[in-house]
This record gives sequence, structure tokens and C-alpha cells, in this order.
Amino acid sequence: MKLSPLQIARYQYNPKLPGMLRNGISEICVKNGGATESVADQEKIKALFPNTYGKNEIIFQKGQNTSEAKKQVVGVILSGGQAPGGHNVVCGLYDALKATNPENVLIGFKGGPSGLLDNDFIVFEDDYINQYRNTGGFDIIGSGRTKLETQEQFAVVVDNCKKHGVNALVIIGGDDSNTNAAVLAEYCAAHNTGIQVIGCPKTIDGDLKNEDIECSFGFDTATKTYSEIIGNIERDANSAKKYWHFVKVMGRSASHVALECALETQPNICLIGEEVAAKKMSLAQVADQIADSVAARAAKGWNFGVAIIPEGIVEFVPEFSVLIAEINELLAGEKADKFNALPTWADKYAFIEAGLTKESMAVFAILPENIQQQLFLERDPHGNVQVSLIESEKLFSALVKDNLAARKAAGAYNGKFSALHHFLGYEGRCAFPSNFDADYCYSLGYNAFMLIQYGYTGYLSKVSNLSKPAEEWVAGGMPITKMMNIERRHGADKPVIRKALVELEGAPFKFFEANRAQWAVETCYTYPGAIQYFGPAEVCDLTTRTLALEKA
Ligand code: FBP
Repeated sequence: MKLSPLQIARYQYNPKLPGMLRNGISEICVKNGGATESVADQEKIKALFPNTYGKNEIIFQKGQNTSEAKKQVVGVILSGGQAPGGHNVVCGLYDALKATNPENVLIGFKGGPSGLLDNDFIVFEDDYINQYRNTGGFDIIGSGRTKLETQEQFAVVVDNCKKHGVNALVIIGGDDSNTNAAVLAEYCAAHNTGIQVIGCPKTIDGDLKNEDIECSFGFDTATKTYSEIIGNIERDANSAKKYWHFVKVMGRSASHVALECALETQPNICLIGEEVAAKKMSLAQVADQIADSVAARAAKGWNFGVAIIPEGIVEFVPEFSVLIAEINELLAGEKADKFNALPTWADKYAFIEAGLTKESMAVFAILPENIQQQLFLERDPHGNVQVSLIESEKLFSALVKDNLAARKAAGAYNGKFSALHHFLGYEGRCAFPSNFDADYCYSLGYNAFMLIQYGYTGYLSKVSNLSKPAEEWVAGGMPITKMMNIERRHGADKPVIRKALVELEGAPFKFFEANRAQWAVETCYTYPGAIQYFGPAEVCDLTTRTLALEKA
């Protein structure tokens, strides 16, 4: 395999550990924090997790290592969407495991949770793992979205673990995967399997965070990658002065990615789904807000601009989510076959018109035809519309175009509007991890092994104080049940980790809110440029603006 110069240089990079983990394995001891309780629904969660609920938070500190000396065989999986730094979690885990006892074994189950079910695995060795240090991607063992949630699946997992003598599993994933890790930990404890389960917080979406988890890994690198591109687009827009760029960024539901990119690049417009929902804005109102910026800038002779659109926005527009619910109902079960058998779009349109309420039909009717058709294309495994496939960047630019045409007809606008569209998602998920993510992920993996070594189960590897230099980071663990509450999912009450949406009272949104009126009309673009891996710390070790504002 031919290596790029950066790849070779990144192999030499030594990720920074929190100060308390730097003295060598023999000098890491545990300091107990208080007992924990879940964020809500305490009695119900406690009843569901009798063996793993309410345990102490812990932090590691310098001191005599008192953990039991025994051979450890640890399994690891990567679960869900790729996020930069996943390889370093595995490397940190491997290094701590081998430093503790060279006889210890790390097994990677391939392709995500399905690898655990199919017993598809590799045993890590130095030569193999060294090729992945400080690199992006999840290709070290692959990932997948199979959900591990039934008792039958757990029994298979335990069986497969026993074949290898695995006594601990590390699950690297987002809120759903870590919810499942907690349920698996409880199962393993209840069945006296002797298998510990530890989670690690991953997702570029940034929605796995709370008072304990300051950010999920991958968010830093992905948003920096998108921000670089958005900054470049802004500079192009400001040079050519002839296009409005509509840039959709990933983030399946929460708008953290969009908000962070806006803080980094100061575009003319950034929509925040959570605000749209809180203000119960209609599609027309959102389009009107964007058109105000287009018109104000056109009045200055600036027929160009940049708008950031979060991927999950449409679900936050109340009238649109009602429309989607009605479409899901319209196509439920066999009705989908009847619909798909209709020969022309005109026939399908008539079917839709007959099935939707008057209100939803009014919303449907204002959508451009390509978006209308997208609502009836691919369905997810539950038969629902895949909202993330909707080209919301095109939807909003089309609505803005109509709005401006109406303004022009009324003599209220006399500019030009030429829109270009971009979708930034996969470009950022496997980038070389920033120094922050390289350090954070390595620390999460290293720390996960220390939790295993000290016998914990049902815990999340926790590294905090992240807005400070790595030396001051605090490593420890907390029971996953602490983050849980009961939510309605697919018609049943389920214990789940609460997803973190953008807080409209939080410092990052407040900063954006205080500045956006000026950004909408002026040209205040900032150009973050590419992630820097080598050079002064103030350029290379920057955290996200979100984290900096939250911790200011
Ligand atoms: P995770 O929640 O698993 O981390 O994945 C997040 C994400 O990157 C979203 O931003 C995006 O909507 C989705 O994955 C895309 O999924 P897929 O990789 O299956 O196309």
C-alpha cells in the first residue's frame, strides 16, 4: 500500500493522554465519586437495571494500582456511522491492554454489532494496528448499524464471547449503541456471564452529550472539515459575487453540526431545527427569513450569499412533520404496493391528494416536484420516510426563489438570485482526526481499558475538562444508566439515553443569535482553513467553538 506523506507523519504522532493516565499503568488508582441516578424516570430505570443502576461515578488519579492482576481478553466493535478518531480508540485500548500485560488479547469483531452475532473477528497484533494509528475511518474492523437489543441476540453474543474467552466488550457508538451497551451489560450481569461491557461516546452529530459527556468524538474533526469547505465556498461567493450557496450539513436530527459550522464561518444564514420547532415556524416563514437576507443584500448590490441548512431540519418544521406522519400512514403495509403500482406520477398525485388532510395537502402542494417525489422513494426498515434523503438545501432554495418572485412582482425586490447546492456529510466522517480527536479518542480507549481492569461494567468511558490542555483532562467513568430516561419508541416505552438537542438558552446558540442579524446583511465571513496537524498548539489543538463557548 502506498502511503501519503501525511499518513507517514501521522503514524509518528503520539496522542496526548490526560495527565493522570501518564505515569504508567502501575500508578493509576480509582477515586470514587458519589452514587448516581438516572436523569429522569429513576424508579423505572432502576427496576429495569437492578444490577447496574446507581453505581458510583469514578475518576482515575495517580496512586498505587490496586486492580486484580489477571489475563484479559477484550472484544471491541465500532457501531453506526463513521466518526474521525475511531481507530485511535482501538489503539488506546490496545496499548493500555498490552502495557498492563503483554499476554492480554484484543479481538475486533468486524462490521459492527453483526460481527459479534456472526463471530466474524480478527485478533489485533502490533503490525496490523500500527497501520491505523491517528488515521480516519473505521476500516480497521468496519462498522454497521445492526441493533443489538433482543435477549436472543444477547445470548448469541455471550456464546461467541465465551468461544474466545472474552471477559469484556467495548462498544464504540452513539446514543442508541450505548443504550444497547447498557442493556447488554445488565443482561451479562444478571446471567453471571462474567462479561463486562464498556461504552465509548461516538458521533459526528454531537448529540451524545450531557453534563457528563462534554462532546462525542468525531464532532471536532467533522465540523472543522465542513467549516474549511464552507469557508472556501464563502470566499468563492465573495470573489465571484454571483451565487447563493445552499449548504446542507449532516446531523440526522440535532443541529449541532450546523451551529458549529456557523460559529466557525459566520455565513449569512444558518437554520437551527430546534429553533424552528420552538417557534413553530412554517416552511413559508423559514423561506421568508432567508429571502429577507437575500433581498437586503441585493439592495446593496450583493447578489450572493451562503446559507447552512441542517440535514434534519424538515422534521423540526411542525407542518412538515405532520405531513410525513400522514405519508407514513398513507403507505403503511400493503398500501405501499398499491401506490407503487400506479403507472404515472399524475396517478400517484391523485392518490396522495385523496389520502392527505387538506392542511397537509397544502404543504405538499408548495413543494417542488423533485422533493414531493423524494417523500415517496426509499423507506427505512420501519416503513418510514427517510428524512435524511430529502434534499432540503434544494427545497429551501426553491421556496426562496418563489418568495423572491412574489416580491419582484410586488416591486419589493429587484435583485438576481442564482442558487448552487452542496451536501457536506461523508466528506467529514473519515478525515484524519484533528489533534483534539486523536488525543481524545486515544484517551477514551486507554481509559476504557482501565475501567475494565478495575472490574467496572455498564460504564461509559468518560474524559472531561476538554476545553483545557490534555494534561488537565480528567479521566474516569460513569454508569450509562445515569444518562437514561424512558421514551416512547415504535409504540413502546423504552429506557434510552436522552439525545442532546441544541439548547436555545445555551451559550453557543446565544452567541449565534446575537450576531446573526449582522451576518445576514453584511459580509462577515471567516475562513477557518484546513485542519492543522503540526505547528503551534494555538493553531493545532483548537477545540470547537461550541465547546469553548459552553465552557467559557
Ligand atoms: P451516527 O449517529 O451513527 O454517528 O451517524 C450519524 C450520521 O453521520 C448522520 O449525520 C447521518 O444522517 C447518518 O449518519 C448517515 O448514515 P449512513 O452512513 O447510514 O448513510
